[in-house]
Order: sequence, then C-alpha cells, then structure tokens
Amino acid sequence: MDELTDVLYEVEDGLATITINRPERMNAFRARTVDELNHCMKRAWAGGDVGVVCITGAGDRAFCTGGDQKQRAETGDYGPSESGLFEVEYLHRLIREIPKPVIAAVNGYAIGGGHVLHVLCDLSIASDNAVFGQTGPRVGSFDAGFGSAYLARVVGEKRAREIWFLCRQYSAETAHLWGLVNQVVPQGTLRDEVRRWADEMLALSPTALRFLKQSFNVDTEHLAGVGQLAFTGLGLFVESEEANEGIRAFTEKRPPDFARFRAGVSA
Ligand code: S0N
Repeated sequence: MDELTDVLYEVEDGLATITINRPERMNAFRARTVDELNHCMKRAWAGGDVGVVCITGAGDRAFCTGGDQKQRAETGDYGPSESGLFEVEYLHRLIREIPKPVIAAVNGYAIGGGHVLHVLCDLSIASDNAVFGQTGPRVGSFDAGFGSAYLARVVGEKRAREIWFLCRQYSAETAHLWGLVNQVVPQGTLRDEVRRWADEMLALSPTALRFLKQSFNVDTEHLAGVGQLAFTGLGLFVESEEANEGIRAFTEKRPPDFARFRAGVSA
C-alpha cells in the first residue's frame, strides 16, 4: 500500500495507534478504509516495536459509524478495494488474531459496523460523550456473526437482542453498566487513559499476553464459521429491495417503511 488516505498510523513507545480519519463521514468506512485498517493491523502485528494496538476515530464526534452509507447509496457497494473484495470480515479476524492486546478508544459514536469493531477489541475505553448502538435492521444490513453472537457473550443474550432488535442508542454510562466497555473517562482525557492502560500491559510478558489472548479466543472461535455464513447471507440480502429501502430511507433522511416485506416469509 503506497499511501494512507483514510487511516492514520503512528507508533509511540510500544503503542500503535490506528485512527480512522474520515470525520466528514463520521469515520464511516468504505472498502479502501478497510484495506488500510487491515494493512495497519498487519504492520502492528509484525512490528517488534509494538506491544499494544489502539483503534480510534479522528475528531471528537465519532469512533466509527460503520459502513459508509452515502457511498453505498451512490455506487451500491463500498467502493473500490485493492483485491476487489470488501474485506471487513478479514478485519474482524485480524482484530481477534493479532497476538497483542487491542484497545478501542471510543471517542464518540460507535454505531453499526463501527460498534462491532469496538466489541471485537480486547478492551474498550470510552469518553463520556460516546454513544453505542446497532442500526442494521433500520438501514438494511446485519452482522449475524461475531457482531451479534460475540456481543451476546459480552453483555448477555437479553441485552444483545435488545441492542439489535430495537436499534437504540446507549450512553457511555449504560455501556459501562452493561460491561460493554471497561472504563469511561471525561472527554479530552481518553488518549492519556489509553496510554496508561497500554503502559501497564507493555510492562508485562508479551508471550504470556499472547497465550492469554489466544486462550480467550478459543471459546468463541467457532463463531468465525458462523460469520462466514452470515456474510454470505448479508451479501445476498444487501441486493434485495428490502435492504434498499433501508439505505434509501437513510439518505433521504426519513423513517424506512418495511411493512410490505413482512408477508410471505417462510417458517
Ligand atoms: C451516527 C448517527 C447516529 C449520528 O446522528 P446525528 O448526530 O444526528 O448526525 P447525522 O446528521 O446523522 O450525521 C452527520 C453526517 O454524517 C453522515 N454520516 C453519519 N453516519 C454515516 C455513515 N455510516 N455513512 C455515511 N455518512 C454518514 C450523515 O449522513 C451526515 O451527513 P450530512 O451532514 O451530509 O447529512 C447517524 O448519522 C447514523 O445513524 N448514521 C448511520 C449509521 C449506520 O447505519 N451505519 C451503517 C450500519 N451498517 C454497517 O455498518 C454494516 C456494513 C457492513 O459491515 C457490511 C459488511 C459486509 C457486507 C455488506 C455490509 C453492508 O451493510 O452492506
């Protein structure tokens, strides 16, 4: 990858910070953004100077608001990528598989596919203005893999179903109460707090941390297969008139009308 346009990458004293840098789109990702995130994750994986990775968003409004819905409305996809694939499922794999702790520094909206990214990180630290939620059933998408099943491991079945079935938004305080984030700090101190957590981990044995991360992952590894099935299903669903109603409604700034899609669903 010659140059980064959508993502910033910096390493300082053992901590690699990967910043989604599309504040004009609330740090929503397009295919190129995902390519760059994957590239940076691999750089951090390979870097002997990196012991901890932080993912965050540029500006003070959004961590990441998921797939770029304007791009999707314009071209019907998430735009060009290096391979021709939209590699967001691979990004999920990298966050789980990189053998170093990954911290989500949630500095604003963590919505849709952006919410899934923070859920998959090993630790989440949020500023007190952060807002959490899923929107898929409103905008014509879903994550029936890690984004729902692993979320249920984190917050429990009832709360995970509430998050996906109602598409509400939740405050940082509620996220903390539900165990969705490890800590909430005042806006403006997030970076310092992440530094503190990173320094504590950087003082520990990297090999022990690697084994521990892989050990935590084993219990939910079967969800990778579920995720593959889910993304195949999503690929078909996003082509449908039902999904298109969701995306059209978002760009037209109106509530979606899904009533006509209720009939005729087989058991
Ligand atoms: C974040 C929200 C709640 C903020 O609301 P608020 O504060 O009222 O601000 P807005 O005026 O709504 O937003 C400010 C400007 O930012 C733009 N914007 C916001 N989010 C996005 C976005 N995701 N993409 C593009 N632009 C975005 C607004 O349009 C607005 O621009 P202007 O000023 O020009 O009007 C609120 O904005 C919100 O709900 N955003 C949408 C969140 C969302 O639905 N995200 C997508 C959810 N789905 C996914 O992430 C799944 C994608 C995926 O992973 C996938 C994977 C594989 C295969 C297919 C898919 C697939 O889904 O197709």
